[in-house]
Amino acid sequence: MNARWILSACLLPLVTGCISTHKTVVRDEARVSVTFESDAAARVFYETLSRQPNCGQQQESRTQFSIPVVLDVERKVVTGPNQAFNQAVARSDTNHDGVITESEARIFAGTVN
Ligand SMILES: [Ca+2]
Repeated sequence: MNARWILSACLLPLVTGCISTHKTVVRDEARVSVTFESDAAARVFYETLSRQPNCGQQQESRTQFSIPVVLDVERKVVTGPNQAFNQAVARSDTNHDGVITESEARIFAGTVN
């Protein structure tokens, strides 16, 4: 009787299975409207933007809850690429006129490694 009870207790997790949920939510914002003074300004800006480490998605928060063997729930919130673009525009357009000049783009390029 005792051995049967122990065996049942050991096999219970295998019978019940593990409920596992992993969800990623992308939180993004609209791109700000900006124009470039010249093609060179746009090229310098976009080359610099692509070199930034947080150019793509960036993890914002992570929530995890688990009961070993039975339940595993994970929820991640990541920011979309528009946030990096908007931050780059805010840093580049130093006089906030909505136009990025070549000199503003080169100054922005100098601030990114
Ligand atoms: Ca400007």
